[in-house]
Amino acid sequence: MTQVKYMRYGTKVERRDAAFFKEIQMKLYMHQAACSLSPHIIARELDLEVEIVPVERGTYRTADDTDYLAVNPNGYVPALVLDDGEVVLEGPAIVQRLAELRPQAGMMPQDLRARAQLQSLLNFISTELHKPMTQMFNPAYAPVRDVLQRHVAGRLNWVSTRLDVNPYLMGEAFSLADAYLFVCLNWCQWLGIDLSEWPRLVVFMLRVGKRPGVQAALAAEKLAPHSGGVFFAPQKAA
Ligand SMILES: N[C@@H](CCC(=O)N[C@@H](CS)C(=O)NCC(=O)O)C(=O)O
Repeated sequence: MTQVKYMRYGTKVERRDAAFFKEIQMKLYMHQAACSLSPHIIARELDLEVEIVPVERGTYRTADDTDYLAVNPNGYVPALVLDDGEVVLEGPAIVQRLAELRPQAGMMPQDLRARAQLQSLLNFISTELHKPMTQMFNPAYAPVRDVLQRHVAGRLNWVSTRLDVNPYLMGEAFSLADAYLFVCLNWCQWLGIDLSEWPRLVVFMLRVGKRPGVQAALAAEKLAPHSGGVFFAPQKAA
């Protein structure tokens, strides 16, 4: 008899062949250096045991031999599958879910004002930086590339002011938003955005890149520092 299990997407439950789960533990589906690096960093910062599962672009096959479209029908990364089959999609939601798995680490603020600030920053990074930057990678957007670049530059002006006084976006402590910003800023190296126009963002990259949890995630994704440690790129094959 075929064994089946069920995956939970919020309140919706979907039936899946048990083979899908194999020996399930928490899994984070990712592409190297993509936005999935943000939850990867958070998992490492929180010392959570998460299996990092690469997804092949185009075929949607995963390194653990599942059809990624069965996990996220939209096909993009990241996706988090918890030990009990709960699926969490969308980077900003995933990092918050991870933070709540280790409440004692304090990365999900209990104070409602701080929580709103954090969610505001995550939303800002998602819509004002992440989205236009991924469009800049896409040749289909070449006709509006300059518009996108000007948009991103304007948003970098603003986010840089958040670091006028404090080392991190939320103040003294590293937050979920810092990991996300770090990942998006790392793409500047491939998008022709000269980050040196924002000296505070350069300092921010250096600061975040030195954190042990961040370094662990970068090493696991085989991303090596260059440009004095400001950026991280796939290691070249020897
Ligand atoms: N709204 C999604 C967007 C995720 C996204 O843009 N993922 C990119 C990598 S940064 C991706 O997987 N692109 C490949 C594709 O769309 O097939 C989120 O925030 O999680």
